[in-house]
Amino acid sequence: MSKEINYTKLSKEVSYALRHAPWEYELELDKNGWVQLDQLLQAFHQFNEWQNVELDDLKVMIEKSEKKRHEIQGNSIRAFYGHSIPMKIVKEEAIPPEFLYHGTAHNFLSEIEKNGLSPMSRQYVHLSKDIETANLVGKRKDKNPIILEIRALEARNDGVNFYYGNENVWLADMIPSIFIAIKDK
Ligand code: HQG
Repeated sequence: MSKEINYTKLSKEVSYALRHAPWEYELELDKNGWVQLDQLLQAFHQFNEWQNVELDDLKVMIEKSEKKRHEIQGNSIRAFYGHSIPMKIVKEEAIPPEFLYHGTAHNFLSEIEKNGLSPMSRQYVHLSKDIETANLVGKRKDKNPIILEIRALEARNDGVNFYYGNENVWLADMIPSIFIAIKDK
């Protein structure tokens, strides 16, 4: 039987399951966000659209994605970032580079200048390693996004925790506005 899998759609649904609603799929995440691959496959097989999805398809899905969103290791899969579930995912603390970037919409700016960057509906603030990535993140909200430059190392030395997401994405706890400046484009 031939199978036509829409890998973008599969990736979105895997993200939804691993980041936001594992209970809808009866998935058990461990403290680092890992789920057993056979559990995830079994859950997805309950849906008509995904009944032919196999481990190799998850690997192709990860490979084809323009962003590194998911990771497979041994018998498990996890999302690198983006979680909003009540159980806080434990991330690896790391020393950030001197500067990190955050792309956002103009209409959030006054709030961010007043209160700093907050995780909002997610577990962590999401930061980008470079301006190009921040620009892409910001474009989801504003066609001409604002780029914020975060003095990450200084913030870290002042007690703000940073965590490694993937090679482009850093995570952090709330970032006070004193460490944030608008980057001229
Ligand atoms: C803003 C995507 C008002 C913040 C992306 C952002 C990323 C505030 C929005 C990842 C605020 C939250 C995460 C404050 C922050 N007042 N607004 N105090 N503090 N904000 O989507 O960082 O494609 O939850 O600027 O590429 O945009 O899904 O976070 O605009 O890596 O894999 O509140 O999600 O990855 O928005 O994006 P989000 P984000 P995927």
